[in-house]
Amino acid sequence: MNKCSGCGSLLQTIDCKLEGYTKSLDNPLCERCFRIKHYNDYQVLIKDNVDYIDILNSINKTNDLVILVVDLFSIPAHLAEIRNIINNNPMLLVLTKRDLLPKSLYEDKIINYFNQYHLGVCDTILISSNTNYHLDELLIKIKQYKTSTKVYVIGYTNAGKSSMMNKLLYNYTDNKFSSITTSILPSTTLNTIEAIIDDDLTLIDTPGLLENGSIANFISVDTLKKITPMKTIRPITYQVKGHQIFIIDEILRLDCNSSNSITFFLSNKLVINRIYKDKDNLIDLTKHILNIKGHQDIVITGLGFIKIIEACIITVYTINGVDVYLRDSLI
Ligand SMILES: Nc1nc2c(ncn2[C@@H]2O[C@H](COP(=O)(O)OP(=O)(O)OP(=O)(O)O)[C@@H](O)[C@H]2O)c(=O)[nH]1
Ligand SMILES: [Mg+2]
Repeated sequence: MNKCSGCGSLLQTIDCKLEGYTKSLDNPLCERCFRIKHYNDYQVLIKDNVDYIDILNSINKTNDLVILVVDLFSIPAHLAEIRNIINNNPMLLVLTKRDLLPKSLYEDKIINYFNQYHLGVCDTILISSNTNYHLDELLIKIKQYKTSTKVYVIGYTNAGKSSMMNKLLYNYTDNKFSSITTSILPSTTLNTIEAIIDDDLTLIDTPGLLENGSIANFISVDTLKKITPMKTIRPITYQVKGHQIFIIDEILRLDCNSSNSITFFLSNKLVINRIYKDKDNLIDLTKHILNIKGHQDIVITGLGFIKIIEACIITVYTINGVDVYLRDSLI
């Protein structure tokens, strides 16, 4: 059976509500990929990780190199879990979307930050598929560490795996026309997709694992467009004195009670409102009381992070089901 060249699903003409639907099996793309590519029209698919674990298990039976792609702006809360499934293969860690974070950051500090996940990687590289940052270096590393002609590209959904594959294909092959479908929605790639770079190297894209605690699972496509940064984030710092409240759209509220310096790393399309008098805005969202040691980030999974300098207690309200966690400051 033919596969859709955009998402890897098996093409079918029977049920337009199921993945892989196309009017004619001669089409290279399923209807969903066609609409994403030509009309920017996204159709949300409800998927489950069980659909993807088999693919990862079969990769684990090989000795092939895997590239673990991680979105630097939105590091998954449970990143190490993927290493429990892929525990056999040599792994190259690729930290992507470098263009979203300020130019001035120390890349060595970021690379060291990932030591805490004990991923046992052979190497780490920061890249940006959007700006071609470090892609030449990435290809050199892939060729250096690969153990056969096959290299698998794995990670969580929306990490930027397919975008990276497209850029490698575009930059380093004569294939300028076919491209894997990419989108801001979770679960864009639905099955494995092979991309031949040369006789000695075939990259294999895979569907990303879902992050159950990501805010992307709980909001409309329009809100997702708003919270997804498209260019370098301009961090916004507030000097807080006494009781102050920050309200960010209908999705986030932060209550601070002591002097502090607070820096928001969020999409600049979001408006941050600071208020000084207690109001009952957004208190029906889920409440998280955070005991901060100082020099930590509050991570709102899928939305961004907030750097806090001084030790304090901050109360965060956000959508029910979204993972909120603390980490040592990334930047
Ligand atoms: N700013 C920026 N955005 C990127 C970069 N790479 C990917 N993106 C964006 O991230 C979103 C997800 O990219 P995809 O390539 O579809 O992610 P994926 O990992 O293949 O996702 P699944 O197929 O769902 O597993 C898209 O909106 C891309 O445009 C990058 O280097 N910089
Ligand atoms: Mg993909």
